[in-house]
Amino acid sequence: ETNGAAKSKIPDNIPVAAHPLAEDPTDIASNIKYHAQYSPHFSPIKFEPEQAYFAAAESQWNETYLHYHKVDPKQTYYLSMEFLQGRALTNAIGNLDIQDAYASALNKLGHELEEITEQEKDMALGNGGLGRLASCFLDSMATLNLPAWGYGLRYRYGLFKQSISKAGQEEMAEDWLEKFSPWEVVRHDVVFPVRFFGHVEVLPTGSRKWVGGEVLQALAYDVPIPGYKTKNTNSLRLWEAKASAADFNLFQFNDGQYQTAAELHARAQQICAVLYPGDATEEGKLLRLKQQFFLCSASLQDLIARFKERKDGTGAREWSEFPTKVAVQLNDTHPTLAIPELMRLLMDEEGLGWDEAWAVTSKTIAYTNHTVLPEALEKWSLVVMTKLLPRHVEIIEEIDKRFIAMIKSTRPDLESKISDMRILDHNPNKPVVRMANLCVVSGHTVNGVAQLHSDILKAELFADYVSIWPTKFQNKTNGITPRRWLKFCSPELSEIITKWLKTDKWVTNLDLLVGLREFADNPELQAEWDAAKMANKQRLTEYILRVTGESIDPNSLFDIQVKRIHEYKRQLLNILGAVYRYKKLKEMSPEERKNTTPRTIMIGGKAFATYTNAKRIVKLVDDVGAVVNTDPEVNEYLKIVFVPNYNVSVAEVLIPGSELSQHISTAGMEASGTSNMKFALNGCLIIGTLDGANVEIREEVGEDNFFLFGATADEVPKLRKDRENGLFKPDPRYEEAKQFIRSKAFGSYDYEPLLDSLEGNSGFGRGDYFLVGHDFPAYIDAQAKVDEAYKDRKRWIKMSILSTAGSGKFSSDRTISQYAKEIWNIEECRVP
Ligand code: T68
Repeated sequence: ETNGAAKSKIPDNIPVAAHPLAEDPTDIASNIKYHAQYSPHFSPIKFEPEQAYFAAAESQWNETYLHYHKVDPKQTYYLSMEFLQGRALTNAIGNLDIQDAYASALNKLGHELEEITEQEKDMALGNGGLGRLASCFLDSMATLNLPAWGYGLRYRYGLFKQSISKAGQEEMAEDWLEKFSPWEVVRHDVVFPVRFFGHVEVLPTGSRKWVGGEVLQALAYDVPIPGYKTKNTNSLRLWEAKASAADFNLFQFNDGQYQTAAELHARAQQICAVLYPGDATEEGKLLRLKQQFFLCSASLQDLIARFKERKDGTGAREWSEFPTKVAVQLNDTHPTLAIPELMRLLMDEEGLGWDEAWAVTSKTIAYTNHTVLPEALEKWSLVVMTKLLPRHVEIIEEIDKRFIAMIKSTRPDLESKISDMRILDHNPNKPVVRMANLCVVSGHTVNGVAQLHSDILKAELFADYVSIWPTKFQNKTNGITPRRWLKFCSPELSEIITKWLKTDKWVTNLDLLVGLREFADNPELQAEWDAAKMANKQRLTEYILRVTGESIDPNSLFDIQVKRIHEYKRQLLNILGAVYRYKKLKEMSPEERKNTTPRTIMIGGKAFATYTNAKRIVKLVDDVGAVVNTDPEVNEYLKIVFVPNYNVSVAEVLIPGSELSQHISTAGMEASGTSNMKFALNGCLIIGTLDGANVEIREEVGEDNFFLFGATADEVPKLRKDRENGLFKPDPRYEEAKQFIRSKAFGSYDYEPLLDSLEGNSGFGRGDYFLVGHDFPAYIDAQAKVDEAYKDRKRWIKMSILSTAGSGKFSSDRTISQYAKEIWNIEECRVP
C-alpha cells in the first residue's frame, strides 16, 4: 500500500530537496520526496516519511553529542533491561512542534498523518510499567536538557503480540524490525567484547584476570530521544550481540559442518532474540543471566571509554573523578551485574586496588526497587553464575565477606540478622546470590517508586539496613510524560486546557494545571470538556469496533482496566463485580433497568505465557463478554470487552476515552502504578484501593474525586491471618457471583482452578491470598457510588476537570528533576 500506489499519488509539482529541520509544509514535503527517492534502505519508489524526519533531525542529535563532549558535564546512564518506547513519529514531530506543517506536507503528497502514523509498529522492548517508566524518563531527561543516556538491549522480538481466540490468549512473535526501523542508527565503530564462561588466572603480579570461555561482540544501535521544544536530543543506546569473523570456522564450514562452523554466531543471535526468555528451564535461566551481563558489560565499557576520552584523550584522568562524571541508575535489580563488572573493569583492566575501586563503584551506582513481591526479587543460582561469570562471583563473595566483617565489627547488635542481610544465601541445597541485597550494600542510594512503597521498603524489606545507612533510602514517586500522555494523545483536551489557562506552559510545567480548579464550575468549560471527552470516546468506540467487532455505546460509562494480568492486580475482582452486575440486571424488570447507569467495561492486558492463572483470567473475561454482549435483555446496559494486544499505542486511544479506570490491587502490593496517573491526567476518575501512587493521586485530586474502597496495607497481614484461622465470613453477594460462574452461565471451560484460588484457608495463591473476598462488598458499594455520580452529568464533568487539575505532581519532569538533584547530582546542559 505504501509502495507503488503511494508513489503514483505523489504530485510532481513538489520539488525534491533535502532541507535540514524544515518547518514549512512544502519544504517538509520536498524532504519526504527526497528521502523516498534516495533512502538507502529501500527501492526508490518506497514512500518513507519517517526516514525523512529522522534524517532531518539527525543534525540536532549530533550537535547534542558534540555539545556534551565539549562541556563534559556529569552524565546519567539509565540501565534498563526494558524500554517501552511505543511509536516515535507523533512524538518526534510533536516535540518539534511541527504537527500541523507535517500533516499538511503529507496532504500535499496525498496522505493523511493519521494513516501514516498507524503504519509504524510499536517498539515494545518491555513488559509493562517498569519499561514504560524508563521511556517516560528518557523523554523528561531530554526535555529538561539533562545529559543522560538510556542503555538497553536491541531485542529482535519484543513483547509478544496477543490475540484472543476460543482457547483464550495466544502469543505470536512481534516482528518490530520486519522491514527496518527508521528510528535507529547502527554505530559500526562502537563495538565492545563481552566474555562468558572461562576461568580466572592469577598473574605473576598477583592480580587476577578472567580468560578463556567465549567472547561475543556488543554492537551499538542508537535511537534518538528528542526533548520537547529544545534542541537537546539524547540517545537510547541498544546493544546487539554478534560473533566476530574469526569465530566463523571456515575449515569446518568447507568440510560440510555448517552448524558447528557457525556455532558462536548462532549463540550470539540467541542473546537478543527475545525480551524475556522463558526461565522455567536451566537453559532459559542461563540465557536471561547472559542478557543481563551483556547489557551491563557493554554499557560500562562504553561509558568508561567516554570518561577516558573526554579529558584529553590520553586516559590520564584520576579515577576518583569518575563519580563526578558518571551516575549509573539500575532500573530494578536486572542490571545488578553492573556492580561486580565495574569492580572487575577497574581492578583487572585498569589496575585499581580494591578500596579505590570500591569507592568509585559505590559512589557511582544507585538502585531503584519496583516491587516487594517476594517471587519477583531476583535470586541467581550461585552454581549457574559461577559457571558463566567466575570472576564476578569472586568479587561478589568479597563484597559479601567485607559486609559481614563490617557488621561484626561495628554493629554486633545486628549479628543475628546477618544471614538475612548478606548477599549470598548459602542454603546447602541451592546457594543463591540475592541481587537486591547486593544493590543495597553496594549502591549509594536506594529508592522506591511511590511514598507508600518507599515506606514499606524502609519498614519491611530493607528495614535491617536502614539503621546502618539511614540516609541511603529515598522516595521518588513515579511520573509520566505529559507530552505523550496528554498533549499528543488528546489534542482536543490539550487545546481546551491551553485556552483556559491562557498558556501552553503546562506542557513542561504540569503544576500549572491547578489553574483549572477555579473554572471547574464554569458551564462553558464544562461543555467544552464534555465535548472533547465525547470526541475521544467516539474515537475509542470506532477502535473497539475495528479490533473486536463489538459495537459499544459512547453514551455509556466507559470503565477501563488495562495493565499486565496478574493476580495481585485483581482483574478477577473486576470481572466478579461485572458478573454480579450482570446477574442483578437480569433479575430486574425492564423498568428498573432503565434507572441503571449503562456501562461498558473494557479490560486489556497481556498474561505472561507461562502464568496459567493469568491466562484463565483472560479467558474468563472474554467468555463473560461473549454471553453478556449477546444477551438482548441487558445489552443496552452492559457490555464487557476484552481489548486485545494492549500496548503503548492502544493505551493512547483508550486512556483519552476513559471516564472511570480501575486500580484495585491488594493494598501494599502495587509499588506505584503509572497508568493511574495517565488516566487521572486525562480527566478519568479512579476507583481504587489505597495502594502505590493511588494514595498520592487521591491526595492531589481530592478525596471527593476518587472512589476509594478496600483494606489498607497495614490491615492486610491480619486479614490474611484471620482467613487462615477460618474467621473470614464471605458476603452473600460474593458467593452469588462465584456461584453464577460455577453454574456454567459463561460456558463449560474449567474455571475451577481460578475460583479455587479464592477458597480455602491458606497458602500462596490459594486461600485468597489477594483478599478478593474481603474487598468484594466494599468494591460493589463503591461501584454503586460511581453509578450514582455518573447520573449527574455536571457533577461528573466537574470531577473530571478536578482530576486533571490535580495531576500536576505526576509529571515525569518532576520525578526526573528530583532524581537529578537528590540522587545523580547532575545539572542541565542545554545545547545553544
Ligand atoms: C512495575 N514493575 C510495578 N516489573 O509493578 C509498578 N518485573 O507498580 C510500577 O509502577 C512500575 O514498575 C514502575 O515503577 C514492573 O513493571 C516488570 O515488568 C518486571 C519485569 C521483569 C522482571 C520483573
